[in-house]
Amino acid sequence: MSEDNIDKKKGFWGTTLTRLKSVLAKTKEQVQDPEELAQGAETAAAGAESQTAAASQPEPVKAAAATSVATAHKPVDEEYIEALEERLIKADLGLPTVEPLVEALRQEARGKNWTGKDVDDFLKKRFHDLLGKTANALSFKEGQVNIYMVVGVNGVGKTTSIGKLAARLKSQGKRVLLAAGDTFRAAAESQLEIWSERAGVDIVRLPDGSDPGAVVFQAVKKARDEKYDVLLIDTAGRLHNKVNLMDELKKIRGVIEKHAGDLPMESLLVLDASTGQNGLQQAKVFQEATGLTGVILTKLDGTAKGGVVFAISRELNIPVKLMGIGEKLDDLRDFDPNLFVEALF
Ligand SMILES: Nc1nc2c(ncn2[C@@H]2O[C@H](COP(=O)(O)OP(=O)(O)OP(=O)(O)O)[C@@H](O)[C@H]2O)c(=O)[nH]1
Ligand SMILES: [Mg+2]
Repeated sequence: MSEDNIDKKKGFWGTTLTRLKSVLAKTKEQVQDPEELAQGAETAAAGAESQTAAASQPEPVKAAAATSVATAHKPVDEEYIEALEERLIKADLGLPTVEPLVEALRQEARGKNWTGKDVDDFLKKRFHDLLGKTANALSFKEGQVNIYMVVGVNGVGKTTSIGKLAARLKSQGKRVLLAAGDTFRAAAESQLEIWSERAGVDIVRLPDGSDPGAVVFQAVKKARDEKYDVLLIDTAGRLHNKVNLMDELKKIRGVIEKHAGDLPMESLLVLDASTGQNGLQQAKVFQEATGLTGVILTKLDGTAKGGVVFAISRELNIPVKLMGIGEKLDDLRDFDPNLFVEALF
């Protein structure tokens, strides 16, 4: 790797970490100030460009660092542990994750004169154990059509993540095909088409309201015949009701099994980082309908930290594979447990 590349790489991770850290600082302030929290929700709704701008302001990072320096050498007492517990719950880690963790901390710290720094080290190790126990890399087999089916409730970022992933795979020299499996809304299809143009990849789509199974069937055939490396399947996030949606996803899954059962396949759940503990419920429902091999955690550039992934990892053993940190084509990163845990502090 040339020096230039190394520098670029450093800058790349540095920027990601700074952005994630500033997200943490922002969240902390908003948790303390309900009015600001409400404003934060409006900002989130107003779009990611403003979020990104807010997230890249350096001030919150400094504020967060000052707090941790001030508390790093204080002895760890019950008050400290309770404040920490509250912080972890507010980061959406969920009680079933937080309680045993805090209990283990009490045991471990007992009679040892621990400071905040020791607690941070302890937590980082535990968090890493929780998130890093399953493979975090997206699987890919050379010389075959790799199918990635992307599912999730509406608005979480499925189509956007597919666009970003398509661009990334293409830049690695792979031949990428998209399947417009969300035929429920015409708008959804044209959105995927826009992403296919942006990423410079091909797309299979049928007229609005077509059977998504038919789209997937055609896409699988084309991908095989024309030797694509990757087939990315977009799906609907909302139908008339939840049962319909799950039935449709099961059907798509059935088509893949029947016509592409021999091909490597991942079923990826897209989760909005701000979903909170409800994300675990979503994961369970989609797990049952389509089987899941990984999670794409989006909108980490917003106000949330995505602590729900600990619950998903612990209860369902599904790893987070990718994270979305903005709306743009290159705002997708491999999930790095270390980086994610760093950003929690
Ligand atoms: N800030 C931010 N916004 C994102 C991210 N990923 C997606 N979005 C935005 O979230 C909104 C919804 O994204 P879509 O990709 O349309 O979501 P979807 O899951 O396909 O939605 P449906 O097709 O309605 O089910 C869009 O405004 C995206 O720009 C992200 O990582 N960060
Ligand atoms: Mg969509």
